[in-house]
Amino acid sequence: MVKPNMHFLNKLEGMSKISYEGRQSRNPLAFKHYDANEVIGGKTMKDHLRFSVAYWHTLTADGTDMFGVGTMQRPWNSYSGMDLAKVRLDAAFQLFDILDVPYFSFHDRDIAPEGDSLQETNQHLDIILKRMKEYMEHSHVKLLWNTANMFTNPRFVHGAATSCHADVFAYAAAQVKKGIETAKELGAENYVFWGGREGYDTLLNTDLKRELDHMATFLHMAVDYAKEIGYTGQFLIEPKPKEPTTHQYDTDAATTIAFLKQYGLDPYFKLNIEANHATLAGHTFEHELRLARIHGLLGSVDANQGNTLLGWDTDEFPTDLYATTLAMYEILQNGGLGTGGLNFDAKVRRASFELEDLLYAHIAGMDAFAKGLRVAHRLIEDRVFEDVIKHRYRSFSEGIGRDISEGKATFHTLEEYALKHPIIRNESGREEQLKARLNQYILEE
Ligand code: XUL
Ligand code: CO
Repeated sequence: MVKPNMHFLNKLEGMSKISYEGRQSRNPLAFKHYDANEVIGGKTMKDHLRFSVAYWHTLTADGTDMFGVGTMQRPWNSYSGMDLAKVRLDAAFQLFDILDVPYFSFHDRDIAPEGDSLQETNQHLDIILKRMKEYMEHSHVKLLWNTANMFTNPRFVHGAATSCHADVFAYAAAQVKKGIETAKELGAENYVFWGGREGYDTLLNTDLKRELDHMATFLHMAVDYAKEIGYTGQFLIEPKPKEPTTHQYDTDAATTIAFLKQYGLDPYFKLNIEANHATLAGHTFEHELRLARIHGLLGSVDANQGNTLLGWDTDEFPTDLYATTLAMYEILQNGGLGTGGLNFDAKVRRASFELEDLLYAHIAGMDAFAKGLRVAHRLIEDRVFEDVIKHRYRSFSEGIGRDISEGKATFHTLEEYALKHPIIRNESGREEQLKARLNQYILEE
């Protein structure tokens, strides 16, 4: 077993796991709502929420933005190359332990640096994966999902599976092949495809049909390879409308579902819905979750939030209780996330550069979702919205409405009915009353 280099996080050394102290607690390093072992609706909070730490934001990112260099004060800042990768790994598992999260997630390039060749890059990965596997066995922290970074290296300037250059398609295939092998080796519960640079900036140089066909071919190859090597985790695809390309192909849940169905991929994929991607697409988080859910394709969640004043992917830690409540409402109605989880694809602000901020941020996110879970559970138990919705559509349970629902009506029978019933009485949708109800539950629960 690799010995954890505890001194690298010596600022936090000796710190025990963050524990639940209840809503009256003023301790910033305690949970106020997330009580891992509390049972809600027959399941512990830990099993409902399945929290995951995202390696790239929490361990790898240094706070660089368009206008300035990194700001993050990290104990591993003085290291580089493979030494840095090893130290980060030690720190990662120490952090997972303090936060007591059951899962983590990573891109291949988060955990180990690229080498001068694909062979060397894979050797770097193998060294880290071996240590990671030992840590996982020792700590019982599991891999929610891994994925391939096919957007940072300049070779992906025109995309990966949708690049205009066949050599790039081949390289991307080799990278995902290794990714699926990694998922199998580490027992990843899911494998994620986020379209990185799969999209276009201008149609003037783009063969749209060919690029979509290539993307589907690529995903079918991935499905075939997983079957070949016996990887049985869930494949997930993560919608996002724009950034980095002007138009990302997996724009939103509806577009992604249509793509999967068009190319016969829907039996093999579910969706990984990200809150900030939903809002970038002009949808609410709950809309995207609902749409995936009603198609039986809700797989996992990238838990974060955007900034309504900014038009890009700010990936803030989720603290908006309306959003977490309505998200948990969809997740509970879905019967949970199955092999998925709530992955904090979220970063501390560039000005929150101290190590402790990583803890405060995760505590804030975990508490916000725990509160959302409590409220959503109560809303469902009391059938607050379900009864309203049932009542609202009651005209389809009898008479002409039932004929419509059961597919027995035709334009002829409906015309006959409409002629006989000239007076139509609509009822209020009661939106404001329902919002007040939601407020009441959030405040009381
Ligand atoms: C990018 C994004 C990615 C994916 C994984 O916006 O969300 O980090 O979650 O590649
Ligand atoms: Co994401």
